[in-house]
Amino acid sequence: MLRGEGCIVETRRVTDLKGVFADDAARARCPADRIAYSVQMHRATADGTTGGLFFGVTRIEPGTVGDECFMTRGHFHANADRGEYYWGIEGVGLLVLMTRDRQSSVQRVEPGSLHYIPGHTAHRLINTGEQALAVGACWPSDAGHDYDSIASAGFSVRVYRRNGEISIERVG
Ligand code: PAN
Ligand code: ZN
Repeated sequence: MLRGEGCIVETRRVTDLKGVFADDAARARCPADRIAYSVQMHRATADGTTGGLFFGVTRIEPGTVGDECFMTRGHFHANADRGEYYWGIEGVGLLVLMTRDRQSSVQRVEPGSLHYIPGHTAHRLINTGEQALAVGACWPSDAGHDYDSIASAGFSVRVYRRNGEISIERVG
């Protein structure tokens, strides 16, 4: 939980995440008030300002859509060469990284784990655990977010929980 002047919270409900999960019909059946994740953040300067930093904590709830674990939408940065740090605070999950040519890699996120996301690399967090996954982030204030590339082609990895087992599946 972040406290301090200027902290804001953005909430994403499962019903907001159209097209994100493989089984969109299952997503549409989720209760309208079911929260998938929220981002508390502090933006010390105007969005798009060169030289500043933004800071946030993403909290992804436990759960699945069909069998697919709750996750963030994921994005490239609009200013594509901008990097970012993530670090695990609470809970367990996965960070999926993907280059423009769809080469993906997966890192385990747990309390204390540190993850450097280079520029030109899409990033998505996935909660594979049974409690909330909280992850800190720090990124340049001129990074911006490119969600459209992900909306059209998706990530090349999906993560499912079936009978308590986590399954990481390549989807091309
Ligand atoms: C993070 C993400 C946050 C939510 O602050 O924005 O985890 O994920 P989506 O933006 O993909 O919905 C970050 O990577 N900022 O750049
Ligand atoms: Zn980012």
